Amino acid sequence: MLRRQILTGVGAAALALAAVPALAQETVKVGLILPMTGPSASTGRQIEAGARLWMAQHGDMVAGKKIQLIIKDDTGAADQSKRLATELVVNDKVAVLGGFGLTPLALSVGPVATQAKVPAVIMAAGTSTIVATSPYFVRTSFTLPQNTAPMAQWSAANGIKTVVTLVSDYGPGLDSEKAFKAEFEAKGGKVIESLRAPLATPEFAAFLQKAKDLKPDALFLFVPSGQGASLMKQVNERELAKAGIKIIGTGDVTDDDQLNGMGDALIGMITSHNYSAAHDSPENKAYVSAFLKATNNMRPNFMSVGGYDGMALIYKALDKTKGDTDGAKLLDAMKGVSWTSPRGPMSIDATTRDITQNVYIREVKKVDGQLYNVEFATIANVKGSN
Ligand code: VNL
Repeated sequence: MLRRQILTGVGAAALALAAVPALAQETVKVGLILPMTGPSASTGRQIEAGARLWMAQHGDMVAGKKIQLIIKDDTGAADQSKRLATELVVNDKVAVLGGFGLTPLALSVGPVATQAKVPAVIMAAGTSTIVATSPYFVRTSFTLPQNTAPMAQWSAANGIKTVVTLVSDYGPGLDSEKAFKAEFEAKGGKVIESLRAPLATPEFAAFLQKAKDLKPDALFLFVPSGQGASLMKQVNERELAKAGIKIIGTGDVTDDDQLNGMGDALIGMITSHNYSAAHDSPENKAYVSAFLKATNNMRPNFMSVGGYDGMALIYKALDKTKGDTDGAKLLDAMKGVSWTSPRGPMSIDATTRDITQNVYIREVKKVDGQLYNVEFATIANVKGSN
């Protein structure tokens, strides 16, 4: 009798247990805040496509939990980013925040992440100091000092003695200007003028005329993703190259998202950057072809890998915590992780939570009738910040 009761009891408990996963299959929500409309919409599109491709390739289950991706459009306005972050944390109870298309948008979310103890993965913004503003920030994009210093080294080593810099007048532009000058002058070059164009008015004529009049060996350019085509059109109209001025910059200017439409005048332009769609590796070949297929032929740019690798980092962290979504544990699990991305080897520095990755020197070339940034030199394992 007693034995039968026990057996019945065990049977009931087993049934109850078996019912649990079906009833409470836990969902882990990941909330990406991106500029899906407005002047930086291409950044939102690229990051969303990268994140969705990662999930399409790796499934939506990690450590027994179902991953749900939520995308919110901040239109590129910092007050919207902050409001959406608060809503995602309070109402949706997201385990991880991510995205952040521009520096001011990332900065506005930092205090929300800190207060809620929710990891926030920076997939786009590139000002070096952002990660240090919240202990919950990690970065899978790039920093401007990281991407710029190799360009200054290459310039100094390749006969360029004087440079004018022209950058967008906000965080990443100022970072880029500073890094170029420090590195170039340490190697014996001279920055003879540092020009800054307002971020919101992509009207460069007056600055380009000034640069032309100064007759430097080279003009170094940085504008954020989405503004390269308009800048390069104006550069070409002013005929700086014909005046003997070499045009150089970061890869934000020769962005894969727009490069092919910029025209053959760009052939030969040298830039430095962390990603090119032409990066020659098996991982990248597979990435580019899957991305083109998934997006009706949108060429992936450097923003897309920020989203793809951002999801990779979140999956790896959840794997390590065995599905535990405690913010501090997830963040801890992200520190020191390394893997091979379509961009090449990358890791999250355990101390700074910033990205360490290769930076490549590239030349715009025509390959199979299309313009690409073809890499020809690698500076390995460059730290995002110190
Ligand atoms: C930023 C830096 C944005 C580099 C970018 O494109 C970029 C930023 C929107 O930190 O705001 O290419």
